[in-house]
Amino acid sequence: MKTIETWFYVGLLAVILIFGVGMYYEGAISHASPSTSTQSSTNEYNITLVITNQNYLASAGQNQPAYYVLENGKLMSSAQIYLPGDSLIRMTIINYDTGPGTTSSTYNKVTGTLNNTEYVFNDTSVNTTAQTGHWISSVPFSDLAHTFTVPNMNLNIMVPSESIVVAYFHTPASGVYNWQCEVDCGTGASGWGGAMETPGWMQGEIVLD
Ligand SMILES: [Cu+2]
Repeated sequence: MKTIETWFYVGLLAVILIFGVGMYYEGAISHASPSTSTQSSTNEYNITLVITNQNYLASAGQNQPAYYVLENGKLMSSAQIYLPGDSLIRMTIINYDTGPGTTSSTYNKVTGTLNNTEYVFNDTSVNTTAQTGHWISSVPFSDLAHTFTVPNMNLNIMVPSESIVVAYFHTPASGVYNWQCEVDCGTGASGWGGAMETPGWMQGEIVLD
C-alpha cells in the first residue's frame, strides 16, 4: 500500500512537471513567433498593456478606465512602465473599454511607430479569436477609445473601442518620459479629470534602462 501511494505521488509529480514545462515551452514559442510580427530584431522587446473600464477611482468617486501592464498573468500598475532603451518595442494593447472619444488634431493620427502605422484586430470584439486585422494610420473619433501617447518620443498609438492594437517603435537610449492618454476619457466637463490626471490610470512614466 505504501509503495502504491509513493508511486502515485511520483507519477502525479511527473505529470505536473511535464505539463508545466509544456506550458512554458508553448508560451515561449507563441512569444517568439507572433502571428502579426513582420519584424525580427535581436533587441525586440514585447510588452502588453491592458485597458479595463470598471476600476473604482476613489478621488473621482466613480469607475474610470485604466491602463495596466500585463506581467506574468497579473495586471500591474502603469504608473511606471519599464522598457529597455535603444530597442525595438512590440507593444500590444488589449482594450476592453468602449469609446467614442475625441482628441486634438495633434493626436488624431498614428505617429512614432514603424511606418507611422499600427496593426488592429478584433475591432469592437476584443475577445473574439481568429479574426484577421489590418494596418491603420488613424482611427476615426466615432471608434476611438484611448491613445497611448508619449509626446517627447513623438509616439502616438490610437486605440479603437474594444480592440487589440500592436505597434512597433524604437526607444531612445535612456531617460524618463511621460505618457498620457490624449482622449478625454476622464471626469469633469472637459473629461480631463479623474483617470486622466492620475498616474497609473491614463498617464504615467516610461522609464528606459
Ligand atoms: Cu483614455
